[in-house]
Formats: sequence, structure tokens, C-alpha cells
Amino acid sequence: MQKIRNIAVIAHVDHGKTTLVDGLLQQSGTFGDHEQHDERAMDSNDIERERGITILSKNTAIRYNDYKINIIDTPGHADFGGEVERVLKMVDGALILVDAYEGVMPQTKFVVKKMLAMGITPIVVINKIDKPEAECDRVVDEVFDLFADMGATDEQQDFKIIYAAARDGIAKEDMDDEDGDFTCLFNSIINDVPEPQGDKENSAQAQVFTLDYDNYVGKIGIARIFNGQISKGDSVLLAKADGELVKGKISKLIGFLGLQRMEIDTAEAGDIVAFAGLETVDVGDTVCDPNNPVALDPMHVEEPTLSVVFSVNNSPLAGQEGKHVTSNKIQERLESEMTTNVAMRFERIGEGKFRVSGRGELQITVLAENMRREGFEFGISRPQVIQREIEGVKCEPFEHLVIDVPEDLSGGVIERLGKRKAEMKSMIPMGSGFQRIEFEIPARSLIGFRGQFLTDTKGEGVMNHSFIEFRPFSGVVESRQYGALVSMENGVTLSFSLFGLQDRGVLFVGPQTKVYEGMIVGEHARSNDLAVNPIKGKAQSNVRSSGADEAIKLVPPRDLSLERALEWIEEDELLEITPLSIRVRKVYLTESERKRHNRK
Ligand SMILES: Nc1nc2c(ncn2[C@@H]2O[C@H](COP(=O)(O)OP(=O)(O)OP(=O)(O)O)[C@@H](O)[C@H]2O)c(=O)[nH]1
Ligand SMILES: [Mg+2]
Repeated sequence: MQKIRNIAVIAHVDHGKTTLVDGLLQQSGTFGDHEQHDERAMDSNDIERERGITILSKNTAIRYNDYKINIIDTPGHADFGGEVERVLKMVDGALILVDAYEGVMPQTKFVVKKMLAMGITPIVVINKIDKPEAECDRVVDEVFDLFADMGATDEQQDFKIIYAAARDGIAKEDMDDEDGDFTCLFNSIINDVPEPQGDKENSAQAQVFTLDYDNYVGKIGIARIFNGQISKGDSVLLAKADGELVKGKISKLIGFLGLQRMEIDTAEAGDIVAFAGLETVDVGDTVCDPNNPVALDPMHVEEPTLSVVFSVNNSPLAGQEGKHVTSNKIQERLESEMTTNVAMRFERIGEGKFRVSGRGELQITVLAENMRREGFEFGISRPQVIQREIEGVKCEPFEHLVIDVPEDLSGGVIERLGKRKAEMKSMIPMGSGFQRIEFEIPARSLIGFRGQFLTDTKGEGVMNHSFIEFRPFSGVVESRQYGALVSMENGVTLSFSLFGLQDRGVLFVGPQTKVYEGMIVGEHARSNDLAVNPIKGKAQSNVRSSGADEAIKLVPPRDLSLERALEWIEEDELLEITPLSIRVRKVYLTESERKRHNRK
């Protein structure tokens, strides 16, 4: 039997998981000598590369001595936390990375809790030890405390620690040792992580943990084989979560090595492979032997906590910039998203309106960003948290929030969070004049908070949060403080009028931008909305002042990214998203409509 080790790489966002996997690929010799590859090679899709974050967990395999090590790189951002839980079921060990300065962060807690509950062998990697501000001792203490708090067994408490600078390919077992390469890490993976259980002589059982799609072969399941063997051409039964058994045939079996995928004929217990041929495959399904079909325990898929409404674009500028604009096209696209993305859901809630739910704003903006790149045009409403009734009590999601703020600004931030129903849990000095403050807060209060937080901390604050649980509804929370500057005209903006509007607030548009009545052109410095005219030119006069309009100096408009815009809008507002523009607008475009609606 093949000697196999299966590991996942888990951590808080940006602590260096994907970079560490680069090093494992490189130093195991899995990349050929002359093979060219990019940094963070596993972050293969466009948005992952642009944003420098992992969105989908992905697996690879390396050979080290005579072992095959299957590695699953996971996303660290809290919105994609659901992936981590599923991935952990596939592995026997986990590399837990912790940044040597940042230490234990919300998502570290989340992944460690899941890992301990599943009884997986941990290897703790204190990463980025090259950082000048690194404090390895403190961070190791934090990890011990975390394990203790989470109820780790004595065995789990006795974890291996490796110190690393993943980016430089450096690792060592003791901070006092000379810098070495990843040899100690490879050895720990082989010696400390148990070999996979299961027997290739048993009836086949493989559980699917992620899905892929290929235009030629259709839906692809990626699965760990827990027992028996699976070969190309095998007739199998697919055991679904609801107990149904679906007949099928493995039309293609795919193995992993480095960044390559290759067709293989057979694979056996312990390994991780991909297969095609079973069109109804879903995450959590078990591929079984038709003569002895025994399903594995179903997988827990995290329920969505946040939803937005996608709608057909009905703004006056609709249809000018996008290729796909109809309700049918949007529905088709959402349907196809849901076939591979188990963490999201959608439902039609009216003519041209779809409620899309997921784990957070980032997950939803990634979908929206992909759609606009594919040529879609649509509207998105303000995100809403999903409420749930638990034992007759209205409940809402709560988050664990950690902020790092300059000491002299912390008072203001704490006060603001208080108004948003946050409960402070701890406050510790971080050195270099920063404080780390932890809170528990309704997820609802975090919508729209980030922009305010960055303003309040002059851009220096860092915030991180991750889902805790559903708790009883906490009542009304403070929302956006400022009103909107709303255009009262259709046309093209002119510097002259924008100049006049600058001291009313912060503008979102520059000159020569198409606007319409009801479109929001900026944030008002006061709490009420203000109708403004951004297209007014200078009154005609006989004396021509040549180039006067161009000579006006305007403050650059606030650049509204999709996320910032989504956070900013209130319930009576919408985002209009096209391949070329992100506009903010009122749901009701004319002032009289808005008034009429307000009265209702
Ligand atoms: N100084 C320093 N920076 C590092 C080290 N390892 C990774 N980084 C940097 O940290 C950043 C994040 O690295 P990634 O590998 O993308 O982190 P990740 O954990 O995969 O991030 P997510 O997948 O988004 O959660 C990148 O800019 C890396 O270059 C290190 O050892 N030292
Ligand atoms: Mg990553």
C-alpha cells in the first residue's frame, strides 16, 4: 500500500498558508527544476490573485522520500470558514499557522476549535519569524492558552511547534537553532501525523468535500477514499445526504501532483482524488460499492448568515454597459453558481428579484465581481443578517471582533461600538502604541462599520471578525450617521457644480460622469439626504473665460469599491453594478416617490 499523509493548512487570513504550500511544493522537488510558477501558486483564480487571498480550498499532492503527502490549502477569511470544516474531515493532521506578531486571531480560534473537535493531529507553525516585531514567545503562549480554553485533550496540548519564515523557505524546531529548510516540517508531517485509517480490501467508500466543473466532463467531485479502491469505469452508487442512492459510473479518475492533474486508472484507501461521471454529485455524498453501499456520516454545511437581493437593473442607464441584463440570465447564472458553491443559496422572491445568501459580505461581493466581469448588469440591496427562531426566541448571528487601534484613538472607537451593542471582552497593549480590544457584537452592527472604523482610526486600525453563534436579537443598533447627496437631474456632471457641492460632504463622482435623478453622488456631511444638482454649468456670460471649467480644482472623489459601496448603502438604497460602473442610488428615484413611500 502507498504511504500517504493527508494534511490541511489552516489559519487566520494572511498568516501565510498559501505561501507555505509554495515552499512545500518547491522543497519537496515536486516542481521540476525548470518549471516556472508564480508566487502563491495555489491561488489560481483571477480574484484570488488580484486580492491576494484564498477563496476556495484547493488540494495538491507532493512526494517526499517515499511518501505521498496530500495537502489542502484552505481560505483564512471568515466568510469562507465553512470550507475549513469540510476539509478537516478529509485529513488526519493540520498545520496551524500563526503569525509571529499578530498571534491568535478570531479565525485562528475558529479553525482550532473545529480541528480539536475532530480529533485531528495539530502541528503549530509560528510563521513570519523574520518580521522585526515578531514575538514568538508571546504567540506560543497564546496558542497554549487557546488550546486549553478550547478544551484540548492532554495529547492535543502536546503539539509540535515549528518556527518558520514560509516566504523564505526557512523552518526550525527551536528559535535558538540555525535557520534550516523545511526538512523538520516534512519530518513532522510524516512522523507526527497518523497514517490514514481504512483498508483497500474493504468495500469502496469515498466522501466528496468539494466540487469542480469542467466543460468537457461536467461536474467533478473531489473526494477522499476512506475504504476500498476506485477505478475508472467502475459502476458505483452515490449515497446522497437524504439517503437516496443514485446509480452511476466513474467516467474519469483524476490524480493530483503539484499543480498538475492527470488521468489515472485506480486509487485506493487513504488517497484524495477527483472523479467525473456522476452528474448529481454534491458535497458530502459518499461514493460506494454497489454490492455493499454504506454511506459515511453526512457533512455539516454551515448555514448562511447574511443575504442580499440581486435584481434586474432598472436604472435609467440600464442596458448600456452590460451584455447580460435579463432576469432569466441572472437566474441561470445564480443557478450555476449554486451547483458548485455549497455555502451559498438563492431563491426567487419576485419578478426579477433573487435573494442570495452566504456567510458574509466578501463572499457575496466575490460572486458579484465575477458576474460583472462576465458582462452582467444588476442591482444589489443592502445586506441583511439572517434571523432565526430558536426555541421560540428571535435570534441573530453574533461575531467575535478583534481590533488593533492606536491607543489615543481607542476611546472613540469603543464608544462607537457601544452604540452598536458590542460587548467588550478584553483590552491589552500591543506595543508600538497600539491596543488590541476584543468584543462580541451582533453581525448586524458590523454592516457598514468598517468604513467608519477606518475613518475613526485614520486608516491605521485593523479589524477582524468571525462568526460565534446565533443569540437572542439585540434590538436596534446605530446605523450610518450621514445622509446622501442625491442628484435631482439626469445628465453629465460638470466641475463647476461639483465644486459647489464639495463642502456639502464627500463626493463619489468626478466630472464628466453620467448621473440620473435619484442617483447618489456623495455622502452628505449631515444626517439627512440632500437633493443636489451636479450637472449645472456656469451661467452663460458674454465674457468667455477660456477653459474655466478645467481650471477648477476638485478634491478626488471617494473611490467606492464594491465592498465599500455595499457596506455604505441603507435599506432605501441600491447598488447598480455593470461591467464598467458601480453606482449608488435610491430605490425610489424621484423625491416625490420617496416622500410618498416614507409616509407609508
Ligand atoms: N514577512 C513575511 N511575510 C510572509 C511570510 N509568509 C507569507 N508572507 C506574506 O504574507 C502575505 C499573505 O500570504 P498568503 O500565503 O497569501 O497567506 P494566506 O494565509 O494563504 O492568506 P489567505 O489564504 O487569504 O487566508 C503575503 O504577502 C506573503 O508574502 C513570511 O514568512 N514572512
Ligand atoms: Mg491562502
